Amino acid sequence: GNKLRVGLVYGGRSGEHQVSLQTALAVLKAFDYDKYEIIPFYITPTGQWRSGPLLAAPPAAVAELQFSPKAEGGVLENGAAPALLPVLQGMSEKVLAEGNPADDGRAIDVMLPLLHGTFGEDGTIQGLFEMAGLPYAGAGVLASAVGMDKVAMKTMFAQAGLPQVAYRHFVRFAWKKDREACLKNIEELGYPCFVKPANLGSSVGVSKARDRAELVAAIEEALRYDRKVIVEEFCDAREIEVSVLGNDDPRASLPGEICSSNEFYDYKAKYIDGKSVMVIPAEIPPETASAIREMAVRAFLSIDGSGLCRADFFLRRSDGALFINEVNTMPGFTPFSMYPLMWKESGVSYRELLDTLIALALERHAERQSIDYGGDE
Ligand code: G1L
Repeated sequence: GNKLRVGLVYGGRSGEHQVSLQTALAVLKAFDYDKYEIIPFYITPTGQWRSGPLLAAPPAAVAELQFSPKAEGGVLENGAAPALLPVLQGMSEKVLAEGNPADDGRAIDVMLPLLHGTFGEDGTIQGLFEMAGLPYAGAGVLASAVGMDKVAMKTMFAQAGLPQVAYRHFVRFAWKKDREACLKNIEELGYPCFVKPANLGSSVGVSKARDRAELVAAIEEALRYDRKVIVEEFCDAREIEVSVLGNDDPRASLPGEICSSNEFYDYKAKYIDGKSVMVIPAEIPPETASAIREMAVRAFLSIDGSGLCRADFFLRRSDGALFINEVNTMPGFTPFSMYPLMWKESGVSYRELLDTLIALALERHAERQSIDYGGDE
């Protein structure tokens, strides 16, 4: 047909497997099926790929997205493990075996990776799509990898002149070799301080340290999750976030605030997510909002972003100073997550967001196609 064929990849080997499934379902419910048809790829918790039938209408529940190897065949055999490159490049296994290109195996036009963590957010799946020559939504290889590593990200922010709280970082080897030197260096930050694994897969391994004993315990804990650890100065601040959307000339949404549950009573526009409350737009002075939006765009450009990111800031309570905390190239993405909600309050619906991300993926791919890589073709 003439519909755009979207490959949706979800599940995956990470703690966010369920989140990814729920996100995939929400995305599948929001698509305009007059414009798109979807080929689902489910990655099981053990890392097996299973392809599903071509979807021309949304499924009713996540159970319908977790293909078992026994199910009936679609464009690809349901539940089958696809030979990745051929499938991504538009040749079904059947077609390959018979050496006979059929319409069945029509290429995927664009991939939408809904994956979090070590195998999906760190540039690896983006690299797979690059190798297959396929357009894909969201950040590229470099921005995904940089966005996954707090130390690399902070280096980029510093280079771009973005203000940040003071921090120190070290690897397991340095800690084992000279713990005293590490501690001395970190304690220049003062107490309390925050200890985090450098990889941003999730919030595991993050703790606050109020003294040396807690610091040592926090470091040992963080080193369970990564070989690289970052320690940040404490900052008594409000947490403000902004959604960024675009490629070379990205736009920033209205800012939103994440409040802990004990400080939200007097707010009007709020969404509740577990223990925290999202206040959108954030109740901050207009000058602060503009400064944050401008910094969010600079942060996106500093990591060579594309498609989208959510930029997170600290607004210091004592003096109103702003610091960038981090950017997330794969932010929460259900219709009730901060990223889509900030766009909604800025006049961009969830469906429009999907349309834009897909258009941006195609635009970026077309630009890359036009670059001379020095090959023979
Ligand atoms: F591809 C997009 F659109 F850029 C994209 C990809 C992934 C947007 C948001 C996400 N987020 C996630 O995949 C998730 C980590 C929230 C799901 Cl587990």
